[in-house]
Amino acid sequence: MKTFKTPPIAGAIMMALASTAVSANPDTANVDDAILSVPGLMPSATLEMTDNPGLWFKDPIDGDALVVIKPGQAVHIKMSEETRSQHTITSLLWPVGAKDFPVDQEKPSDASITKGLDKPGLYVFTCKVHPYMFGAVVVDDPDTKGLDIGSELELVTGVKVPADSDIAKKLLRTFFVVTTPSLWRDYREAEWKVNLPDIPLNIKGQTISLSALSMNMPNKLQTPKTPGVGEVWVNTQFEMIEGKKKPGTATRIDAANWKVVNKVKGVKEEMNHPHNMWPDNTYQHIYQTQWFDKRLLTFERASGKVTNNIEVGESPSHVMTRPADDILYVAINGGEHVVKMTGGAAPSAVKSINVGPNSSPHGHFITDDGKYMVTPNALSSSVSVVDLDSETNTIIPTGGDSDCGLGYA
Ligand SMILES: [Cu+2]
Repeated sequence: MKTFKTPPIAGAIMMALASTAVSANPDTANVDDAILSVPGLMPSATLEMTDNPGLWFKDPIDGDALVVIKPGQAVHIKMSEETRSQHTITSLLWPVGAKDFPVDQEKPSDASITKGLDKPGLYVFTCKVHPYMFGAVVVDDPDTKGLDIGSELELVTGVKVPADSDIAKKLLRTFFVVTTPSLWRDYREAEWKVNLPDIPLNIKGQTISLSALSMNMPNKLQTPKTPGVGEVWVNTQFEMIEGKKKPGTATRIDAANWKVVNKVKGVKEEMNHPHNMWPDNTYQHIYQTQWFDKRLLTFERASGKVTNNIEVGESPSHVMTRPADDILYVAINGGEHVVKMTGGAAPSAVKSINVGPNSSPHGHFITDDGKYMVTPNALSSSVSVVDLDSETNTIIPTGGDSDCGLGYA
């Protein structure tokens, strides 16, 4: 896995700052697959969406999640061969007053965008379905000292914050930590050290070094004093395994001593961001959703042997059984429905239950009497209550920000 390390980041940014003419690649200016794009606009930088932890938006030139352009230049944000799921390209924060902002794609798709950016400052993008995906563009005015972050930043929540505020600085540090796996917290170490490179930033006219946002924190991880009962299965969603291109494993923990017992690695099946698991009534099989993919994986709990790996729909997020009959329900987070399936070693689809337009159901739950299923709908600020006998549903608006509302039942 390519991760960005301190020197390359600094090098790439300084190179971009020093460059007077960033070459445009005509291949990346294909307007056929572009929405929100101006025909003929030639991008000066590209961010490709991938399945690589931390580098979900990746500059194909240096592998970083941040690109630097000049005012008036354009960025191309595109899907790539390196992702198996559909995404949205959506603004998370941008300089207050930026023209034609925020950018948002209503539904997940394979569509790319080419966007011209005039106002100097920091622009962060995310995906509404997988909201930990971050990529950034800095529009840097070459006549000012340091990399332009801006004076005031607008967040997708509607809040505006001064770029020199604590919250803005925390967001900046969070961006660098999230997009740099080598900076992620590792509890095997005594201390969590976030050492950021010495890159001059221009924040509200003041020059400060990115390294000023470095921090240290002790790692205190304590084993629970009380033993648990049975097993805990964890979706180790970003774990990279030798011989496997996509991230993710399933990890079994013995609750009696809180120790890892084993891992189901899904090497041949290419588990990809496994997100949620559920067992059948007899605990023989475990079903697992592959969130950055289209598949539901089934494996034997005792042996870890994979018995099935079937396509169910775009970005399946959660899976749960109906207690009485062990029927499976899989939320299709990249779509508008829940797939009903037979259980066992080799689940197969019975039907698709629509839960509402542009709903993007995420973490559903089924009542213990098996009568109802509730789906929190990530993109439509609502929950759907499905009567599982009649398979009819009632949509209840919940309010909140429909752009980024993620619900977990
Ligand atoms: Cu996504």
